[in-house]
Amino acid sequence: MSSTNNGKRNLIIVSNRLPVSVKRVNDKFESIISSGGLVTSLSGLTKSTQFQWFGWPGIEVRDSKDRADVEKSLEEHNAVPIFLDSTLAHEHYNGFSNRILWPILHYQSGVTFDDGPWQAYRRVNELFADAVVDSAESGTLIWVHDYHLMLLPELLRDRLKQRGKSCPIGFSLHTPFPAKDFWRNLPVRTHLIEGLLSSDLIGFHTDEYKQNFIDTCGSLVDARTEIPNQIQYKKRLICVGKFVVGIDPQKFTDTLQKPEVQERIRSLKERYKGVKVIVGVDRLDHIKGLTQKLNGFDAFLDDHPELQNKVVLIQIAVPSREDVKEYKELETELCTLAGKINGKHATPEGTPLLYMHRSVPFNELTALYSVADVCLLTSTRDGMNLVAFEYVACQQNRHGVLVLSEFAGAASFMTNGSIPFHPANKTQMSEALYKALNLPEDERRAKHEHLHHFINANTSAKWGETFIEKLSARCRRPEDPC
Ligand code: GDG
Repeated sequence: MSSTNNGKRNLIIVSNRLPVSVKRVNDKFESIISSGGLVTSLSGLTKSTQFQWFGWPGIEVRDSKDRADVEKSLEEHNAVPIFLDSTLAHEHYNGFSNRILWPILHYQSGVTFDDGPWQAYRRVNELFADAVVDSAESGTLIWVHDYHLMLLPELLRDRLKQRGKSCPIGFSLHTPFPAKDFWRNLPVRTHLIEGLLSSDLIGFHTDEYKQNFIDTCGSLVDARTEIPNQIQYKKRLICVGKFVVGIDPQKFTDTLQKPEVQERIRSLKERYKGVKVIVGVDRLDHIKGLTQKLNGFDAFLDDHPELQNKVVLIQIAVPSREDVKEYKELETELCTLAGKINGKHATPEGTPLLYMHRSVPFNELTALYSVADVCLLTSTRDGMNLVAFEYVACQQNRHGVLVLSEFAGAASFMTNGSIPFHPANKTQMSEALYKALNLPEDERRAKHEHLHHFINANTSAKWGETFIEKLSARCRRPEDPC
């Protein structure tokens, strides 16, 4: 079985959404690159590896001529659309994936299960399997991403077998995997585990998530898990591993050199002369702990009246999953809280909190990272958190300090170079911020060097290449230990 074609790998990546979203503009289709952790992590791989990317284009297209137009517009991105009707897409994405599965994966309690969204989840996984199996040749590596597609490995394996094809199947989870007792809250817990166990290789962001998954398999299905990093199930051997996802640091270094970004940095420095800048960049999601962040900042301002007009928090809260009621409610709550904090602490000189409910262009994001003295990340749970990496990539001159929740996956690797804290503890957050803002230069430099080395040793390209290499080796030498 060969997975390379003229030196190039034959690779299919599958994720729920494509890295580009399609929009209809005056009877034409235009594609816009999306932002988010999955796109960031996989875009680093495009430099070294060619692949086709299968996923939903984010728009309903019924007419066959329109579908052909969309397919054509996506060709330049090597993206292949899987068309879904909008009700089914909504029930799969918002109904099951984001309202039921996502909270469970992030230890949120009080989730109610409905059969309708679950059936939609199954159906979408089937439609994805049909599309991928049609295109895959024997030997093509298939790499499936994230919690929206946990049934896909099993559906792929069955369909490939029916067609007489054989392809290595890998799966990467971008979220935490919870402890086995918490996973039990989900009524369809066994179906999802069985879906994943048709993979050849399953990747997690940290050792903890990997171990939670292994323990779950040991207790929920009849699997043997005594040998490290492998699971024996239904006469098959499945390898499980930790693969450290990262960013492309060079992209940030290059962007920082651009004259327009340098100019923006100069003007932001002028604007905030004599003021310490704290930055936060998060999708507007419960797991990012934004309510806790604003409350912690409020406590910090209460604790340090001497810093009035001398510190500002610039918080970007990127709109996310706005069709889900709980996300809309969170946005309203944050808006109110931001208003209250500014009402309480504002002076005629200005307000201490800049809460921006929108995304900003990449150049602007890079400039903001670069001028910030501190980056504050308050995740209550988070698969990794790539913003932590990006801030470090932009701090080679300033040696700004990362204040990082102990519950972000990134904390497993970055605790030594950051200031850790518990996101539910306002006092601890306030103390961590104060410490970060007052850390002597030699300590800041030492912390930054440590983290800088880490993000350069664990780039997104390395993550992707390591996973693909391991997946292809599994299939060349299935008898090798994991
Ligand atoms: C999931 C997991 C895991 C954000 N705002 C803007 C913007 N962004 C970019 C950031 C960063 C990405 O979005 C966010 O990545 P995260 O890792 O922080 O978070 P999720 O989107 O929740 O990603 C996460 C990740 O998958 C990878 O496995 O780390 O735990 O939840 O790259 O820069 N980009 C631009 N403007 C913005 O306003 N241009």
